[in-house]
Amino acid sequence: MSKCIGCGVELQNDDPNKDGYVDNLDYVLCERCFIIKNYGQNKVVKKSNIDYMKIIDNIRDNDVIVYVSSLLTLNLDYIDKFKNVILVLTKRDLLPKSIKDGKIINYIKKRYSNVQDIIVVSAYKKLNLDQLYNKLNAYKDKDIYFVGITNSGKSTLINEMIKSYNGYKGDITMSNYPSTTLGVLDVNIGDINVKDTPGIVIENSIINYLDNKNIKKVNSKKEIKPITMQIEGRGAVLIDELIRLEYETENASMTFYVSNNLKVDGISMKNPRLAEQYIRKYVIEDNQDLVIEDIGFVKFTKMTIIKVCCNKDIYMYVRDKLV
Ligand SMILES: Nc1nc2c(ncn2[C@@H]2O[C@H](COP(=O)(O)OP(=O)(O)OP(=O)(O)O)[C@@H](O)[C@H]2O)c(=O)[nH]1
Ligand SMILES: [Mg+2]
Repeated sequence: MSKCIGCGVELQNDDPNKDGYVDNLDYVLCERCFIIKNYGQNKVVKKSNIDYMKIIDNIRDNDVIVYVSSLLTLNLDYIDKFKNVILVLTKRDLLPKSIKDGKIINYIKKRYSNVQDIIVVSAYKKLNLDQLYNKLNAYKDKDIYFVGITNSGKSTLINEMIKSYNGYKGDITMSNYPSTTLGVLDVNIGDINVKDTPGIVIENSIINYLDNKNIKKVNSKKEIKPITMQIEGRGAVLIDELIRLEYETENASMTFYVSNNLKVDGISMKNPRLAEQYIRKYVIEDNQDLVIEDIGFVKFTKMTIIKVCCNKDIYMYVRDKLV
């Protein structure tokens, strides 16, 4: 059975509604990759996270793990599945330059003992790709797996490295949508061999509920301009009609690190937008962030009680402050 050169799925021409469909088995790109590449549209995939987790579970202890995480939300929920990882923090271009990489590196080193190395990169800016390539060169004779949450930027990073060091002649598919890569793609980059894998899906991330227009908005292509709000009385903030944050403490101070395409607006508590939706309540300390998966994070500099409302029960959590 041959595989799609874009997403690694096994090609089939039995069922147009299943992944990997092609009209003609001589084609090398599945119909879905063809649509993404040529029309920028997505065809929703039918596989479940269970299939992706099986791939991850098959990785052996002596394989090399490159765990790719986007700096936008820095989701490391699954990193403990691996004994030893090279952690690649990508999309560095999104965070303001004033934030020091060293601070982020120390933050992670303190918290994750299975992280053997940390490399901060940006595929967009070709930042530190040499450092990553040189690091991986030491493992030429091993299987090197690129793993991580869907949309973290694995395929884009591999593609950029192929451009810089030559290699794979296929045409890896990258997109704004979750679950772009569907199978394991064996790819050579210069002298090394890596495996691109399907990203782990966070089932209740907001990205799974957004339409194409909003998916484009949340996937920022530009450096984020943080928005700070110093608030005296009680009130609410709307993140682009997607999320409502109500603060129940007088004198809140919060800084939003989200795509510049998302409007962040203060509104009166009386404004009912999104108020009666799924609600979560948090007490956030003065040194903590609220992370909203695939959207970004909010930094708090005073203890604040907040209610977060959205029209779905979306994935978010509180962490020690990153910056
Ligand atoms: N700003 C920024 N965006 C990036 C960067 N790398 C990737 N992206 C964007 O992130 C989104 C996801 O990229 P992919 O490379 O398809 O992500 P993936 O991890 O392979 O996703 P799956 O195949 O679903 O697991 C796309 O919209 C990319 O354009 C980067 O360095 N900077
Ligand atoms: Mg991919």
